[in-house]
Amino acid sequence: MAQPIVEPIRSSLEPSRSVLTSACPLDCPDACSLSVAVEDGRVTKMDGSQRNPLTAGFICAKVRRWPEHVYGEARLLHPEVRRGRKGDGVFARVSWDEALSLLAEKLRVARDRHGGESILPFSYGGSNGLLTQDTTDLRLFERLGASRLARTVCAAPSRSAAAGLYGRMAGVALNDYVHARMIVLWGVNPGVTGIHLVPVIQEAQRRGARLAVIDPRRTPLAKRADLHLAPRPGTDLPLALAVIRWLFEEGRADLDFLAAHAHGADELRRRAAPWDLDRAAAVCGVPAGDIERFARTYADSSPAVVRTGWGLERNRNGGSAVAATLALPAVAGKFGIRGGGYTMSNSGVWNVDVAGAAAVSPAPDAAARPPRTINMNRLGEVLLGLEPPVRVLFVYNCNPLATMPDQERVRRGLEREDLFTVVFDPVRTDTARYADLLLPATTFLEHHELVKGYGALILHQVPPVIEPVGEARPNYRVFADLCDRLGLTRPQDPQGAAALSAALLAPVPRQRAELARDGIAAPDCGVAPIQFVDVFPRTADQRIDLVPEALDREAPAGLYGYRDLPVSAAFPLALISPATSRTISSTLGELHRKLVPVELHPEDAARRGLREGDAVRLWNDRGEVRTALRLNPDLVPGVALLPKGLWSHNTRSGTTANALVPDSLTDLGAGACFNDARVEVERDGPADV
Ligand SMILES: Nc1nc2c(c(=O)[nH]1)N[C@H]1C(S)=C(S)[C@@H](COP(=O)(O)OP(=O)(O)OC[C@H]3O[C@@H](n4cnc5c(=O)[nH]c(N)nc54)[C@H](O)[C@@H]3O)O[C@H]1N2
Ligand SMILES: Nc1nc2c(c(=O)[nH]1)N[C@H]1C(S)=C(S)[C@@H](COP(=O)(O)OP(=O)(O)OC[C@H]3O[C@@H](n4cnc5c(=O)[nH]c(N)nc54)[C@H](O)[C@@H]3O)O[C@H]1N2
Ligand SMILES: [Mo]
Repeated sequence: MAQPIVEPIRSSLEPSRSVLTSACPLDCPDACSLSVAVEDGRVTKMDGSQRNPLTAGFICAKVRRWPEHVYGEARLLHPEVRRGRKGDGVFARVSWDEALSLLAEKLRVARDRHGGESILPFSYGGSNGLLTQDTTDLRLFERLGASRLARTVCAAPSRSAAAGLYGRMAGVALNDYVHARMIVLWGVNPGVTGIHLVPVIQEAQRRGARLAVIDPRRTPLAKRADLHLAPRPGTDLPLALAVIRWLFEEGRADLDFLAAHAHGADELRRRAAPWDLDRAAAVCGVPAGDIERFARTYADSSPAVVRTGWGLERNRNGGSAVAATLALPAVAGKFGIRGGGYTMSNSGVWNVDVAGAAAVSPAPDAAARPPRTINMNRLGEVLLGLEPPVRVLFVYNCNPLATMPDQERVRRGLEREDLFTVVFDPVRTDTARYADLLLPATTFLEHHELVKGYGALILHQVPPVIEPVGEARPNYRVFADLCDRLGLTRPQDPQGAAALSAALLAPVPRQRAELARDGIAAPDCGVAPIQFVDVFPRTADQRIDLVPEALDREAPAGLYGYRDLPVSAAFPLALISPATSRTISSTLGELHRKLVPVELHPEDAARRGLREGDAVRLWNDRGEVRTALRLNPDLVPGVALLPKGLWSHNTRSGTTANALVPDSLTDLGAGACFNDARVEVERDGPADV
């Protein structure tokens, strides 16, 4: 193993242990700095450190259990080939050399006989740093001419909206929320999904800040809020437009700011005009008086900050809904002061050179036809119906059977006998059971990584703290080996973690020097920029574009055009699948084997004659899930909840929420419409939980 770049710090409590520095790359805004205790080459304990000020020395309970993930029963220790039927999970051990020869041969034959597009790389990489996604993997697949993947399962609508309006300007730093007089949590649940914001919010509240939460559930933070608006899932767009309309109508819009810094204010005002409080109230299910109180409090408070999450994007109106919430601070004139403005995702602030590290051409050759692009949200349909067909599916940094929409069609696609599926993962996931070839990957404790925050404005350089477990190998090595075996390596290609890091960081020498010196670096805008003081929209003229033409063309009903929600007499309940504190997406799900109940409001349960603990079946015309029932008075009536990230072992049917989720796409960014699932629930045998 390479020597850790950061000197081990001796813990004062247990001098026999090495306490090493790391950082968490999992798909969370916080990008925590970690202290990892290592004894005799094994990780024994992980906790937060002080390096990232947002981490403040503590981490979430799930990552404290990471050592169980690293050394657990589900860990893949060596390559394996399928011996049973697809889905049975019966495999036999092979050597890396055999595995890579077989795989290289499959890739070569697919390309030579059917063209590179018959190969589909399938990765999302939300829980990967910069070294294990889009480096040597991108090199391999681009040089094979493989189908390209549109990574749209998360944040695509939000990113489209943020890019269109603000050119992905850096957001308000999470630590700066302490300065706000009003904090709006819109479709975001930081008590679960980014816990380090919670103490900052509580401190702001102690100093007198108002808290508003917009969420169809009464989350723990909603219970401590001054205002909780509980819209029906998918109705944030009319809600935000009603607030915008109110601001204009009541003379609370900041016309001077809009004139100086924005385009499209009049057009936005026109598009919001139909949404008076009563009409919005009827669609959203939020009392008109509450919408008005929210609008007035927001107008009156400064600094006021809006934290937009991802709960509002996961429906057919999601892109326009995010755009409308991002327009609020512009209309109300909330920028230009510490603690005022908005935070979406900060992933756009790192100007690293991905194409350079991958050694692929950044701009496609205009003369050559680029390979086709496949939307990951349509995986089931793609595997079952796309022509010419996908013949090799290469899954890594992703667990699609658990996480993509339309699970039953994904499953049937994975069952295709003429499909060769390779799954490269640290653990035996649900998807892995359908693999023809399994390859064991290292976790972030076992390889080099560059971890970037998408909430915290911080970049970490993290060396491995232990040797790879079993025969696991890092992504950057395996994909480089495949390039070699296929004759695709070129002499100038950056190889290995150090060269890949250097290539990635070539455009940002300051960050490169900071990382070499301190192991952490801040972006050019600093760790706590003030919007419209330190950072400005990264649009062509540094102005906000409230109605960008490209978005207006893309959205089927035009930007800010509301499309009625799916209604079905047969399936009247809206199913939402928010994150839990047990897993991050499906990662760590192998450690949680209990039955996970579906949650209903007591009124919805009573109407169906159902009681707490009953065995129930929830279904629609795509699939079914059989599990237990839990009553949850904190849900709005008409909503069912089955969390995100479940594995097949968490329900009686082996299916999860995604078996009920359509593969329809959002208005902007072609994202997933998880919360457009509509379901019915009935009793399924005797009560037994
Ligand atoms: N512990 C943990 N942390 C995570 C994750 C995880 O799985 N577990 N996932 C990570 C990832 S990949 C992401 S993208 C982020 C997501 O971070 P968040 O956006 O905070 O998480 P979600 O649970 O998807 O949704 C947030 C809230 O939106 C609400 N919601 C659902 N539908 C609607 C709606 O139509 N309108 C509004 N206003 N609210 C709605 C849900 O009830 C939920 O409380 O979290 C990251 N952090
Ligand atoms: N119903 C429903 N479904 C959802 C959501 C929802 O709200 N509702 N949310 C969606 C969201 S927000 C997201 S972001 C997606 C995420 O969906 P996925 O991208 O599938 O994320 P994970 O489930 O975390 O799977 C990541 C996999 O990569 C593996 N991995 C980690 N590091 C490495 C590495 O270095 N090398 C290799 N080869 N493998 C590695 C992990 O072990 C894990 O199995 O899920 C989506 N699914
Ligand atoms: Mo996500």
